[in-house]
Amino acid sequence: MTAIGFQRICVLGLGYIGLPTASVLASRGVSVTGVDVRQSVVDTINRGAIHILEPELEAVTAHAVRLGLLRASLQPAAADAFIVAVPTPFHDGKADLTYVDAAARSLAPHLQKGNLIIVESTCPPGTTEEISRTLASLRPDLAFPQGEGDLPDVHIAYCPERVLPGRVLTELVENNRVIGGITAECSRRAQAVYAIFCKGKLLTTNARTAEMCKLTENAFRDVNIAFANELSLVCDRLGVNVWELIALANGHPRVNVLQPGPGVGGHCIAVDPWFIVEAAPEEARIIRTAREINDAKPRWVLDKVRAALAARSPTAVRARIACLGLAFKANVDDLRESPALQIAEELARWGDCDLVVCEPFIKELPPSLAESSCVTSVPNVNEAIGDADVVLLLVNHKPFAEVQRSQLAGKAVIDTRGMWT
Ligand code: SAJ
Repeated sequence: MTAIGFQRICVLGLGYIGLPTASVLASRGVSVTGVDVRQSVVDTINRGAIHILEPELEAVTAHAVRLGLLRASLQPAAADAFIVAVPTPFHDGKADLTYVDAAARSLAPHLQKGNLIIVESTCPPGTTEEISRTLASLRPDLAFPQGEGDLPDVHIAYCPERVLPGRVLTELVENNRVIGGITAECSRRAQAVYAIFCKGKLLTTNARTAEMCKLTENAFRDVNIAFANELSLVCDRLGVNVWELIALANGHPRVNVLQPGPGVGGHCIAVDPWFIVEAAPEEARIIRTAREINDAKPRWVLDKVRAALAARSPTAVRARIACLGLAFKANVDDLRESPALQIAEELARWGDCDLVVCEPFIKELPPSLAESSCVTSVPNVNEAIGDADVVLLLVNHKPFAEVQRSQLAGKAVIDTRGMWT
C-alpha cells in the first residue's frame, strides 16, 4: 500500500491537533473531512477561518478550504482513513475516554473493508485495543484486530501527537512519529498516511508501547520541571538566585535543568503523567511526586504575594497587583490548566486588593475574572505596571521582556519565570 491509497481522510476533532493535521493533509492534496461537535467551529473553518491561535495555521486552513480539499462537518463521512484527535480529560484520578469512545462510535457506521483508523488522542495503555473491541461489537460484519497475527478488515493504530503549541505546523512535518499498530500491517498502513506530510522518521511499534511512549515523554518533562520547581523553593530558602544557578549548572556538558515557573499547565504535561499513575499506582512514585510538586507551586506563589502585601507600609489605599500573563505558557492564547489563571482567580477571590491583568494574547478575560469587581484588564504592560504595588510576572510573553528595570523601582516584584533577573 502506498500513500496513493489514502485519498480521502476523515479527521475527528478539530482542536489544536486535529485542525492542523487536517489542514496539512489537505495541503498535500488529500480530500479531508474535518469533524467537530461544535457548530461554531465547523462554521468558522468552512469560512476559511480558524478558532485557535497558532502561527501560520490560518493561511494553510484557508487555502485548503478554498481549494475544496478541507470541509468541516458535524458528522463523519466515508473515507479511506480516520484520524481521531479528540480530547481525553482527566477527572477524579481517572482518564475520561468519553470523547474517544463517542468518536469511535460516530465513525463506526462509515467503516468499510480496507479502512484504517489512527488514534492520536493521548490515552492510557490498552485504549486502542479497547476501541477495537468496541468497534467489533458495533460492526459484527467486519473483522477488527486484537493482536499480532490477526488479518482484520479494518486496521487500527495508535500514533500520538507530539507537537508543541506555537510550533505546530513545523513540528507536525519535522518531528519523528511513533506508530503503534495493533498488528505490523496496521503500522505499515498508518506509516503510509504519515508519509504524506512527515519528514521525520516514522518509527513503528505496537499500540501499547506507542500509548506508553506518549505518556513517558510528557512525564519525563514533568519530572524535570518538578526538579527545577523544587530547586526554586530550595534556593529561595537559601538566598540563592535559582536562575543564575541553573544557567551555571547547565554549563556542565551532561546537565540540563529546565526552568522553574508558577506551576505546570496545558492540557498535556499537567495531565498525562496521571494516566501512568492511574495505570500503575504502586510503581509510579517519582511521577506522582513530580505532579504534586508542580501542582503545589501556584500556592507557593500566592504565599509570596501575601507576604509582599503584608510587607507594605500601612496605608488606607487598597493594594494594586499587576498580574502579567494568564496563558499556560509563553506566547500562546491557551488558558487550559493554566497555573497563571489559577493564581489570578485566587487573587480575585481574596477581594482585598485590586488586580490589573495584562494578557496580550487574549481578547477577553475568562468569566471567572471578568465577573470580579476587583479585576480590570489592560492591553498594555506599562499601563498594568504603572500604579501597581506588586508586579507579578506569571508568563514570559515576549512583550513583557521590554519592561525597563526602572519601571519596577519601588515595587515588590515577583518574577515567577526569571524574565527580569
Ligand atoms: N514549563 C516550565 N518550565 C520549563 C518548561 C515548561 O515551567 O522549563 C511549563 C510551561 O510553562 C507550561 C508547561 O510546563 O506551563 C508545559 O509546557 P511545555 O512547553 O513543556 O509543553 P506543552 O504542554 O506545550 O507541550 C507538551 C510537549 N511535550 C514535550 O515536550 C515532551 C509537546 O511535544 C506535546 O505534543 C504536548 O505536550 C502534548 O500535546 O502532549
